[in-house]
Amino acid sequence: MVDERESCEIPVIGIVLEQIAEAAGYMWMQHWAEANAGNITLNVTSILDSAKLPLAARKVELPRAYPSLAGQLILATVTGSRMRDVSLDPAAGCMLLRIEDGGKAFSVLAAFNASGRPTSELASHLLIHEMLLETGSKLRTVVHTHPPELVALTHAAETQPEGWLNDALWAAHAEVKIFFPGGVGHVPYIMPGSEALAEATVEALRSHPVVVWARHGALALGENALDAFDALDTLNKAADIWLTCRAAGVEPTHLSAPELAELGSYLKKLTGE
Ligand code: 2HA
Ligand code: ZN
Repeated sequence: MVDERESCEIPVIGIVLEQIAEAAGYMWMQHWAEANAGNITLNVTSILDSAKLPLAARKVELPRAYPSLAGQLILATVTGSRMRDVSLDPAAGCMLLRIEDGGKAFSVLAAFNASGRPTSELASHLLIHEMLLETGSKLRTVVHTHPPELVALTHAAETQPEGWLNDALWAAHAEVKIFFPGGVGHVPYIMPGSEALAEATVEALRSHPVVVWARHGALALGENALDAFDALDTLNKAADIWLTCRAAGVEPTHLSAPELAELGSYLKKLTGE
């Protein structure tokens, strides 16, 4: 493992690594990150000066091109890394990629862990970062993890009509309608790590800040890793409340349409937007 932390503008990237470590620790403690589950990427192009970066150690061809990502710097967790380990030593659990050749390859920069491979969900992460740039979004962070209650709710949703998952999340916990007035995206089960999963995910993220992957996990966007964690934490709390009601033999009640509408405009009222 090449570890050239000193040469990699540590003061700036250090804050980002601290946030990754904090979020990774929470995910592990919440039981969302069994073994190597979960992955985090950030587009760090605007916070790193590429002229000061260490030389690329090696270049890897990508199975498809991401033209809008050409020249961008992506910090990614290393495939196989444990979130509990990332929380203790984020530099060892992360690698820095520069997208090369018009988006057809990436260089591994000689910083942090340069000997590993990036996350197994790289297809989704790169396609999402490309969409965020193309749409002018200010969000630069993608977090994927396996929150069990949210995943359990996707099992329940299998036999229900479209829209049921969001109705259940809104009904269970008023906070969800406040922070997710348009709900979350719901992607059916698709092979983990696949291009097909990446494409379905990006479609859902065009209109939602979070997607739930049926029988697998969830993925959230954020300005930083902690924002993305908070989004998932709120949603998983709602799923937990829904399941707790059911386990206690209580049918979760529904907020009325006027109550939901009032909650949906709560943040707008607070922020004046
Ligand atoms: O990082 O969570 O979806 C391992 C996974 C794959
Ligand atoms: Zn996963």
